[in-house]
Amino acid sequence: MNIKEIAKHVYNAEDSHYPIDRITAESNDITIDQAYDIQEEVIRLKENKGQRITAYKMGLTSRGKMEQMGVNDPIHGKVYDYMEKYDGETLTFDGYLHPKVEAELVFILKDDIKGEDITIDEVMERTESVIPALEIIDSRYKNFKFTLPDVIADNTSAKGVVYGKEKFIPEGHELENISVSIHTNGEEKITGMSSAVLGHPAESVATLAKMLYERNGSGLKKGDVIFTGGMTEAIHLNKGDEVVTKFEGMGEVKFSIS
Ligand code: OOG
Ligand code: MG
Repeated sequence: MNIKEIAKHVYNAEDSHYPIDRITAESNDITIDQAYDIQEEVIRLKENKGQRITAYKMGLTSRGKMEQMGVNDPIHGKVYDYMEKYDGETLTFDGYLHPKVEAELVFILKDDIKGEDITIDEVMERTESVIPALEIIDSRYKNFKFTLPDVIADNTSAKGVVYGKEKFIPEGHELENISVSIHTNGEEKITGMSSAVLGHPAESVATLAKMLYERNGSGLKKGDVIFTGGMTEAIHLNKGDEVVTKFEGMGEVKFSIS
């Protein structure tokens, strides 16, 4: 197995929008650690192209997501500048293979977080603000089917994000008690609760800190932005869809894809 070759293969699939077979179909001995090595090599390729990391993302943090994908462990990846859109924008379907949308809470830190045993309270104390947001995932693998090493190597299916207009200070919001609903073309597709994300979305930030620490002794920094993971299973998108997601007490996040 050649990490650089696999990374280039996955990178090209994203860059030129074509679906590929799972990398584990050929190299079924890829470990989780090697999968993150591949992800980091993909990051280097993107950086060489001038693409800039703007946020972390956690994935597979809720039961709904784990069951939908048949994968049971949280994973992390990166969001880039070219992926970022804002409430009310129109996205172009042509750049996507088989997109799905997820409702997530985004945390912005006002202090560093490092270590293996971070508590929810510690995350909350170090959180400057929270933004309701959407993630648009688009696996590079055929039929959106993968195992854990595949999806880690593929930067956890990252492809797009849509930030809500408003930031909220954490005080006064029970962040584990935000209900959401995703609507496409006026029809409610799914509802869920923020507690579905590891009991509390702050736990997702703590888990990310732990995973970074265990991988290479690193941690999160003041100013870091973290997508905490979809609260429900993801909803398939079709060309022409108008999407409205309601976050109780935090307003709506909308986009269309044409
Ligand atoms: C992997 C990415 C999952 C989330 O929020 O759970 C993810 C996938 O389902 O393709 O971003
Ligand atoms: Mg996500």
